[in-house]
Amino acid sequence: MNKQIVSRRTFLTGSAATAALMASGMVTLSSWLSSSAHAEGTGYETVATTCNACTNKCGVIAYVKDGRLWKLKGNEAHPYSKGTLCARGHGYSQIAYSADRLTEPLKRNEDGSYSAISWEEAYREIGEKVKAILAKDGPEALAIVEDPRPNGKYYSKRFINALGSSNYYTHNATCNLSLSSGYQMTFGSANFSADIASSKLVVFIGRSYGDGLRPSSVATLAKAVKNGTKVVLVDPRLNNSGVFASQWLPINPGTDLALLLAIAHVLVAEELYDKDFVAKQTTGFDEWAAELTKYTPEWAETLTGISAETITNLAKELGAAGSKGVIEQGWRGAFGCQYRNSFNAARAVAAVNALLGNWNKKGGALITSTPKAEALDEEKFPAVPKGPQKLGIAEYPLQNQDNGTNLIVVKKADEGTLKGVFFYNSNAAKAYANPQAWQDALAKMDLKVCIDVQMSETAHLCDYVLPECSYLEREEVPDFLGGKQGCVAGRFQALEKIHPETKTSDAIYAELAEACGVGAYFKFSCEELSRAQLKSVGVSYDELKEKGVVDIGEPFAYDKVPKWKTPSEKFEFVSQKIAETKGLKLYEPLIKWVEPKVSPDPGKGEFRLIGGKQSIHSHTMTTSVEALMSITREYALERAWINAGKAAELGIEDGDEIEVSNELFTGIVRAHVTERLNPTAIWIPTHYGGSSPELTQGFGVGIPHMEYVPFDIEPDVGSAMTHEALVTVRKVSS
Ligand SMILES: Nc1nc2c(c(=O)[nH]1)N[C@H]1C(S)=C(S)[C@@H](COP(=O)(O)OP(=O)(O)OC[C@H]3O[C@@H](n4cnc5c(=O)[nH]c(N)nc54)[C@H](O)[C@@H]3O)O[C@H]1N2
Ligand SMILES: Nc1nc2c(c(=O)[nH]1)N[C@H]1C(S)=C(S)[C@@H](COP(=O)(O)OP(=O)(O)OC[C@H]3O[C@@H](n4cnc5c(=O)[nH]c(N)nc54)[C@H](O)[C@@H]3O)O[C@H]1N2
Ligand code: SF4
Ligand SMILES: [Mo]
Repeated sequence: MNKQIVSRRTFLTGSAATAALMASGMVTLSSWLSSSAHAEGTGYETVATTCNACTNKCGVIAYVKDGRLWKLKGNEAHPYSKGTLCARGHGYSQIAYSADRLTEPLKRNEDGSYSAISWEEAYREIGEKVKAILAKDGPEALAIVEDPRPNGKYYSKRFINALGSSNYYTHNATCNLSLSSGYQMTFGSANFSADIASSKLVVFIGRSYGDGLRPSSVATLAKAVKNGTKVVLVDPRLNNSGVFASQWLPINPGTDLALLLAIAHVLVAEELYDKDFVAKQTTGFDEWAAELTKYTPEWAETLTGISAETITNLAKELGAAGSKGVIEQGWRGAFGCQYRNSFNAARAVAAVNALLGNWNKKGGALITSTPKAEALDEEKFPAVPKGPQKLGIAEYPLQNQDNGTNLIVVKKADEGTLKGVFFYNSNAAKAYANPQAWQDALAKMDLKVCIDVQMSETAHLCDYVLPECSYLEREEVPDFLGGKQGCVAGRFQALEKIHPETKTSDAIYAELAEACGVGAYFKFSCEELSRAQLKSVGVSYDELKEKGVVDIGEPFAYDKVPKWKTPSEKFEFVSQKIAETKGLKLYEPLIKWVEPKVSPDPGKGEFRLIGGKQSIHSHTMTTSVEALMSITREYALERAWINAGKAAELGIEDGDEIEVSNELFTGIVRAHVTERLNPTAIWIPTHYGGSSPELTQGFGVGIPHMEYVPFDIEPDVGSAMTHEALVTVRKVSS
């Protein structure tokens, strides 16, 4: 299936630096740096572009000679890389030359195998099926799911909207939907950023800069710690940010909300909160303060496993740090999407920061803005009419509506009302909820289309698989970024197309639109769109192409009263929107304790299955990369972590094979026996357990997290509750 035009061998001999790292994954840093240095100044063309190995999309300078990629460097000007790329950023560039890449459009046969099909045929057949669905079931029966990349944000949304549907969903229901929804409900924006560089005390709750990487965040944290910032980690597992921390609180997973409520209790009871801020900029304080009286540190101790004394001391330290103390914003680990109380945990994070009065203060919680393109010429870029309300909003009214909950696709397909779905840059059926639930739902649909670079598990469930060229072979629309300094980053083409039958996503969407009868909305090239968007914000396309990143607007100014985009235009300890929303199933206007959905019963040998990132992998997609998987193999990184005391009880020694099972799935994996884990949990790296045979590197290595997680949705909000799963463990062999 994968015609290999440039063999892996030729590529490796042709380029020593990034390729050497990519080939073995094990070159020494010094030999790699010296071969990299050798590449400087010897006639290489450099192209400023962006990485696609994770959501961060760091700025990259690609070194190219004779049409071959030589090496990558982090772009100094990009706020996320600041000159440094992580291992994934280097290793993932191998995708361009990977033997496992998709090279031509494919159509699924009755028996589940795939045959090549021409683009024209694929477009014609998809177009006919879309038109049939539109005629019979209407535009609401169509949806699109993606993990947004710059082109996706524009083209995926425009494509589904052009078909008359508003059913645009991102991956967020298994990333940070509860967090962004909870934040919107307290301070009116989807996120904030902790000003770590100037903080005295930072509390990380289920967020690890040392594992869930963004290079500049690690650098900022390291520098802050050197300058005296105290770091406390709240995590069932001592994660790899431990080197920066002076305290680790091995909390029982799913109980962070109790910890936060108890911290708030102490801050209020001991009058350690910012009274002026609370009086002037918040609503609902008195009501919440009354509720907080029951959440004593002693109450929280029984739930969290953290002593009342430790909780009280941490609260007092935060109170003493005042606006230079901060609970970091988190991302996925503890309250992004994991539990049946994640939405309230996110609200409680915001509320504790409000008690500290740290909003927009140096060392506190900053609400920064993101620049965006202004309205464009209507004739060239006609606005797409607004369709009916997005599916899922009625059922999950507290969700961040921009990105929606993709789990509604599973529900509505299962019910028979959703008939067609497109996936772009997304392994939804492996990664966004229980894979069997996705498989059963997709089997009921009339049309499934996947646009990818490799034969993902999701591609395996689709009728048509359309191959995009890799990120190094394409240009995309500008990526506008917020932060202390707003900016725009550009993805530009570093390599000529390697496989002639692959296409860029803008071309695929424009041609698909034409086949579906809505081509009129796509009569412009990607470059024309980029030029127009940039012009609207006063940035030159040529300057962006040269530098990769251009700043926009003024830097963030401290001490400005935030623009609270809530109904009351204040910070809301009691939510007005929740009070006004009818028919809620779980959450209330007050930030209250909510039990997680399940709790392990040690008497029955149960553990809670939790997971997290490893610094060398992204989600499921990089386990296809040879260089990165060779590191996994060398260090047996796929192992499941078990607490040493628990392992002794079960007769398990480090490196033993263990069976991890529940009612949904049973898998065998080696054990990593450690003191660094709360005894109620089993922790697994979430990248493994690949089940697509075409992805030869990752196939069958480790166990797949989502297979263990029952398909269920956080009430009112729509997240996947990915840590609400129990397992038992037994030794299989030494
Ligand atoms: N290497 C790497 N880096 C990445 C990514 C990647 O795939 N790989 N992806 C990027 C993306 S999209 C995201 S969302 C971020 C995610 O970034 P993070 O949210 O930092 O990532 P995780 O590793 O999922 O979770 C962090 C920690 O939460 C802990 N945790 C689990 N359950 C609980 C709990 O109940 N309470 C508490 N307090 N802690 C808990 C885990 O043990 C883990 O150490 O990473 C980004 N960066
Ligand atoms: N099991 C598991 N599930 C997870 C996570 C996890 O770590 N493990 N992480 C969660 C989080 S935090 C997030 S943000 C989401 C992430 O969700 P996804 O972004 O869907 O993550 P992946 O599972 O890595 O799948 C990415 C897909 O995009 C494809 N792809 C890569 N590059 C390109 C490209 O240039 N063009 C196109 N068209 N496709 C491309 C890959 O081949 C792969 O099939 O997953 C969530 N779910
Ligand atoms: S954090 Fe690493 S993988 Fe993600 S965009 Fe940056 S360099 Fe690429
Ligand atoms: Mo994520």
